[in-house]
Amino acid sequence: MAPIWKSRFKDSDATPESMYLNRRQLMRGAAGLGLGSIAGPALAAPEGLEPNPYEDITNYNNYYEFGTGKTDPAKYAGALTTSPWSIQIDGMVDKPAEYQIEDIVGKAQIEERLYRFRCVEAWSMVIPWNGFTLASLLERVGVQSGAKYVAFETAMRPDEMPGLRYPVLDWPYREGLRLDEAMHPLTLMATGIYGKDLLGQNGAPIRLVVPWKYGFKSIKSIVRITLQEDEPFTSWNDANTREYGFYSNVNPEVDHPRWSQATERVIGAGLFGSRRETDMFNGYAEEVADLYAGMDLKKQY
Ligand SMILES: Nc1nc2c(c(=O)[nH]1)N[C@H]1C(S)=C(S)[C@@H](COP(=O)(O)O)O[C@H]1N2
Ligand SMILES: [Mo]
Repeated sequence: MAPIWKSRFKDSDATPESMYLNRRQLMRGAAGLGLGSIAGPALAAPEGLEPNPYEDITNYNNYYEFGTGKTDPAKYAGALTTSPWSIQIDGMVDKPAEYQIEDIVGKAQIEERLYRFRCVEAWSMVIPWNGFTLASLLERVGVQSGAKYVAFETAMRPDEMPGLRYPVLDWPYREGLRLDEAMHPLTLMATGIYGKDLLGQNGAPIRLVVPWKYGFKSIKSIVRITLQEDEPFTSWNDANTREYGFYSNVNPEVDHPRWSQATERVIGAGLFGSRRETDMFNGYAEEVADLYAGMDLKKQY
């Protein structure tokens, strides 16, 4: 029997895109009736946001543990052993433990979220994720008062991850969020794309997705989550503080020291590609701008 977190869509006759688009039509038709959703309120796809084909999403990746080339993850990340998998949740929580992924995902409400995903390298894609809110997981383990940040860690498997031989980053890959960012309803723990389980290259079996921040904040293949008082160490900030800040909110007005962030290349959009203007907070300003009220986003980039 398939593990409990395996997706329900295993119809090998149909492409993930065609299944997804059919389901979207179904959902539009069944609006308000609660039909056609995976396990609860499916988030309606915002008009105009068309998902990239599965091909793009699974063949143009950043996952430096498997190499720095865009096709390295698709080539090598299949070797990652994703079962058994557990996440150590520790620090300032009521129920610290090594949680098995079946336990975490089995109790979660899996939703579908269509998000624009913006890399700091000034390209973007639109990805239909399946996952659950990080808030629901944190509520379950009980965040203690005094916790202000959440730290995340990726698996470190030298035998399976050829990229770990190169000191590009201080491994393991680590990321972090402020607690209010982590608790925001847009912040997702993703387990699938197009209704299929995540492939290795996309961060199987479970990864973070923070749609208003540059892609590198969305850490893959998570094995540890720690609640703490101090701002977490993050691998990219450590590698180059000036280029990669702790916040890394998508902001067209704050350029990367080596390139503009005002526009982005849309992956897969025709032979010559197409460009679009980058939106403040990647288009999620209405939902998240309040989190940064009073902050100088040029200084706290
Ligand atoms: N562990 C780990 N997580 C990671 C990365 C990485 O190299 N290692 N790359 C980040 C970057 S820069 C981006 S843009 C996204 C890419 O996610 P995708 O390949 O699923 O589109 O993953 C992020 N998460
Ligand atoms: Mo990225």
